[in-house]
Parts: sequence; structure tokens; C-alpha cells
Amino acid sequence: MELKERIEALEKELKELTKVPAGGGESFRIAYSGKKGHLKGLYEELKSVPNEMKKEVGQSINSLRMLVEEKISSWSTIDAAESTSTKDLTRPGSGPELGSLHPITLVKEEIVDIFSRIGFTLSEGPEIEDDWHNFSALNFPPEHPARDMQDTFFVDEDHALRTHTSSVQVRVMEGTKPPIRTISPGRVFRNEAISSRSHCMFHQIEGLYIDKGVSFADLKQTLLYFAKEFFGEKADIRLRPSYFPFTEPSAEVDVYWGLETETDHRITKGTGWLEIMGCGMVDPQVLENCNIDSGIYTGFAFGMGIERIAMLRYQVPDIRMFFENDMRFLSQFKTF
Ligand code: 2NM
Repeated sequence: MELKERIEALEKELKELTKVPAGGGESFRIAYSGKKGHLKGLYEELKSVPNEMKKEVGQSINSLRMLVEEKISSWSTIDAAESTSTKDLTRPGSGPELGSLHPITLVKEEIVDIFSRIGFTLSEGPEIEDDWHNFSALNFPPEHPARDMQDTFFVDEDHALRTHTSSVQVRVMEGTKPPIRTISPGRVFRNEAISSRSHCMFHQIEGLYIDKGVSFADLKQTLLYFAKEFFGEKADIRLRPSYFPFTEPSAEVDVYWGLETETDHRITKGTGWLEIMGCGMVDPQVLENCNIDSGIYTGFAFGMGIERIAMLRYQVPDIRMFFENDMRFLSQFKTF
């Protein structure tokens, strides 16, 4: 057969091919544009075509090549689509993407869980409180600076955004006969300048234990248990005398963090110790304010800022990151 006729025959064959050929797209590619394929052979033969016919024959081989390339690229898109199985209508769809829990929620739940293992139950209460539950029942004298507009967000004459979750525990004491063992997490508000270390809204978790014969030794051992559960078996605690209106005696609690790395030195200011909470024996007057007989019952209480604990746990440098809802921050706390 003449070269020209063979080209025409191949062209006809190609135009009739509308589906991927039986051997698959790859064997077609090899047969037509492979190293020993039809096109290669035709270009080889072109060399011996007489000069006056070279142009015409060359053009028809070129258009044949374009036809081949067109076929190959159309089949490769079909192949790609089929390999991802869009045609399998029985395949299950992709599920919704799971979100993540906020780091404050994670730390809060961990602390609640640690205390629930030794018999503390959860109690929660309103974020808008009256003067009695937020201040008076807790022994804040009428002229205490916390009662100032500068420190507290007032809603009206007698109501404010709670400045601590102790108000929840006043409600529990008023409504429960001891023994009482409760833990109260929640959002609190203070009219403070916002910085990397403090915010006007944050979270606290407070604990309260009231029964006959509850002592300061019980307080210390309970807090040591917490420190070891949360920070690890090597953790230790120390108590420094302090003052709160609602406890007597009162103390600040430090946890031993360690002094091994550069970071340990930086965050503990070279001491190895970090302040994590306040605590004390509930003032007998507070018990009386809540109709608990202070001649029969004693109790301890403690409170900590959840943001501060979360900043230590996750090495977060700025408290404001907890309130910005930046997905680049939040998505790092995925737990499932
Ligand atoms: C603290 C420190 C010390 C506390 C006291 C009470 C209550 F209601 F029983 F009086 N609840 N929480 C308390 C005591 C909170 O936080 C730094």
C-alpha cells in the first residue's frame, strides 16, 4: 500500500474510534506514538519521499499525530475520573469534618474529672449575680475595692457580672446540708485592663468541702493529689500565707514545675515554682451567712484561673489567644 493510502487508512480508523480501545488507553498510546509506533514509522518513511511530495505527506502525518494526541488526552481524563470511582454510586459519602474542643474546655473537663474521682460533684450557677451571692455572703465589707465600678461590671444597683465562681458555692451551701463536696467551673468577669496576662473575662474553677472535722491537713492533701494528677507524679506543692475575705487562714498554692530546661527557668523566674491557685479554710462567718452551723462544721475552699493553668499546660504565651477564635490556634487542640 502507498504511504499516502496507509496514512488515510489510519486516519479513518482513528476517527471511528470513539471509546477507549479494548486493550486500554495505554496500549493505544504505545501502538501509535510509542518508540516503535505507527507515527514513528511514518516519519521514518517520510525521509525517502521525493522532495516535491514531502510537504504534503508531512502535513498529513502531522495532522494524524494531532488526532492521536487528542484521543490520548481525552481518554486520560476518563481514566482519571474512573480511578477515583465517581461512578460507584454505592460508595459511602465523605462524612462531615469534626471540629475540636476549646483548650479551656479541655482543661476544665480534666480538672473536673480529677476532683470527681475523689467524690466532688459539679455545680454551676448564673453569670449575673446579686450583691449577696457575689459579695456580702462572702464577707466582702461594704467598702471593699472589689465592689467598686472600677473592678466590677454592674448591671444595675444590686446586680453585677460575677467576679468569681464562689457565688455558686454560696448557693450550694444555702441549699444543701453538709457534707458538701463540690467543684464549680465557670466564666467570670473583672473590669481590668486587657494584657497578655489578664483579660476582663476569664474562667475559674473553685472547690468546696464542708463536713464535720475537715482540717487544713485535708486541704493540703487534696491539693497535692490534684497537683500530682494534673502535672505528673513528680509534682510537689507549697503553701504561702495570703489573704481572702472568705477564708481564714488563707494561702497561695505553688506547684513545683522543675528547673531542667531553659524554658523551666524562664516561666518559673528561676525558682522552679509556679503559683497556681488560692485556698483556705472557709471563714466561720461565711458558713453562718449560708445557714451552716460553724460550731459543728468546718470546710476548705480553693480557686484557680483556668486560662492560667491552660497557658502552662499548652505553653500559650498570651491569654488573648483563648478569646480570638483563630482557627490556626484552635485546630491544634484536636483530640479526635
Ligand atoms: C479562692 C481562694 C480561696 C473560695 C471560697 C469559697 C466559699 F464559697 F466557700 F467561700 N469558694 N471558693 C476560695 C477560697 C476561692 O480562689 C482564689
